[in-house]
Amino acid sequence: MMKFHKPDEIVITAAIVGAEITREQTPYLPITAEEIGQEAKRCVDAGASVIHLHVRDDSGKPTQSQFFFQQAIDAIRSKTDTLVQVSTGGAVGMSTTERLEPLECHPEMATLNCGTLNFGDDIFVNSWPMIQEFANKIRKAGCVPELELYDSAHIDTAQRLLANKQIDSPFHVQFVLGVPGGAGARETVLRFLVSELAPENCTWSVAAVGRHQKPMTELAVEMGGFVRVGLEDNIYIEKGTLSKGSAPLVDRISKYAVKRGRCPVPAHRAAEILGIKTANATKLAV
Ligand code: KMH
Ligand code: ZN
Repeated sequence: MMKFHKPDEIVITAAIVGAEITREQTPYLPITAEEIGQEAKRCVDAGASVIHLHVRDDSGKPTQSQFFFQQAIDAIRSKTDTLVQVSTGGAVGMSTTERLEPLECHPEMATLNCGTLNFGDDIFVNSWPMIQEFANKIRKAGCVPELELYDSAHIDTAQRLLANKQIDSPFHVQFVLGVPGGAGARETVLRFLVSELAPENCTWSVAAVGRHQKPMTELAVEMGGFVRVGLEDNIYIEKGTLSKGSAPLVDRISKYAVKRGRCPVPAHRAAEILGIKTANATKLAV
């Protein structure tokens, strides 16, 4: 799989729901399929080309149910052109079987979490056998994996997957920084992680938690990486001011990127860059 992007191109991912944020924390969290579809459209209009997707059941609880994912994906597709990246991380404590259910919807992408870590007060379990099972099933479903790396050890795990031919080369990673229990959201850390990433033509993106989202994604723009923003990682637009959904966060980083000479790409171009060849991605190019 040949991947190449020009230095002035940037892929923006919007993480619009997440599994941890509640309506009590922010009234701007989309929950129903209709709300998720509308929010996805707002984010795409603001510059996003990938929607990182979690869904909720009717009571607002995180679920990995194929039914709820399909409803949300249908709503997104009816409103906008985007790549859909389903979460296989789900919420802490979910079983492997449950976490893998969204693959049944055959999205363009799926996350592949590359290690166990403390996740706040919890433990987010991703054992080596689990990681291999997820990699194999993501490939079987025809999805491109986004490797979620929370620490430098996870780069070595990605290399093991590559050596075992369980993922293709070059692969795409999301450095998730600032999770309590994972790598810190600091410039020195990001520069080290990027320096360790191989092969060189792997694509990388940065997500960072809470107040770290803005500075770390801006740093990623400067360093030539891609970015992920949205309510899953951060609910504030400024200290003490809730963001009115994920779209304002996308809009802000999108404008920042343009000012720095990086142009947010549309979904069909993101599909080329990320090596996505699903029927829907092909349709986007028409
Ligand atoms: N909710 C976190 C425990 C993913 O989407 O794959 C895991 C997560 C990662 O959000
Ligand atoms: Zn997620």
